[in-house]
Amino acid sequence: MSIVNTALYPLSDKTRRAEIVANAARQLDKDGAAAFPAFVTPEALADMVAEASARFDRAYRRDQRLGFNPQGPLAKVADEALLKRASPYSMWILGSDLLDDGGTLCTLYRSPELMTLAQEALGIARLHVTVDPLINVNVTYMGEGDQHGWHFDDNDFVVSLLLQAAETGGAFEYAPEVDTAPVEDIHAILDGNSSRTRLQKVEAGTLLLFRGRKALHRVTEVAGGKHRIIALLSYHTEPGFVYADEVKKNGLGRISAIAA
Ligand SMILES: O=C(O)CCC(=O)C(=O)O
Ligand SMILES: [Fe+2]
Repeated sequence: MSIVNTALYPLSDKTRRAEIVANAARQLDKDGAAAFPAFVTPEALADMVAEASARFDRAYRRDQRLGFNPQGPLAKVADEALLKRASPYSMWILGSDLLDDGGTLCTLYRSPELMTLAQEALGIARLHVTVDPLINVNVTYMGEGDQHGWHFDDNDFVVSLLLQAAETGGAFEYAPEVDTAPVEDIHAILDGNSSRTRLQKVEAGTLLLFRGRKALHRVTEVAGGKHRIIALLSYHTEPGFVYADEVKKNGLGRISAIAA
């Protein structure tokens, strides 16, 4: 059974594949993001939701107020007033050690089909899976009132797959190419008062490639009874990548794997 929806994404057909890659590269160039709606089959999506939900009781609860992690030229010009600005990070996170290594989600993560697509669309010679036992595939859940505040990522890019959308809210909002923006523009974005921001349409099953180090982004507050569930897939340009203990402690509340 194929995990990727080959009717929409016939990646083994050379011509169609080149079109899909070119289209994604264009979107990334223009917006810093490329979306692949209905990237996985409904059956694969249902498997992934089941795999993640089975371990939900072991998820780490994150409830913090954090700064926006300025990058690039912005990090040099940010003044005290800007650096003081923080927003809520409230969500549940599953470490990759809790996911079934032979399951559908981890199989997709390691699949040459997906890795080659991401590689070509992002214009990277070779991507490698992260070998960190805690952070390679992670699943984030957000319930009523949860949100993921404004920030830049430390990673150049992220690959995400929305497993389940919230009833209301839980929207992905971002302002591309603002690592070079003036300080006033950043204040305006954080105030919710900027024409530089946009909403990315993402539905369950949408794969998103996103340049998070150049874009200020957030997930808006979730409402309603349904969790927003998203898988975040980490790849690196060098083999053997492991995250710093501090990153693990902050994101997962622990630095070593939980015995199954
Ligand atoms: O949940 C999302 O859509 C984005 C998450 C995110 O920005 C991050 O983990 O850095
Ligand atoms: Fe992010």
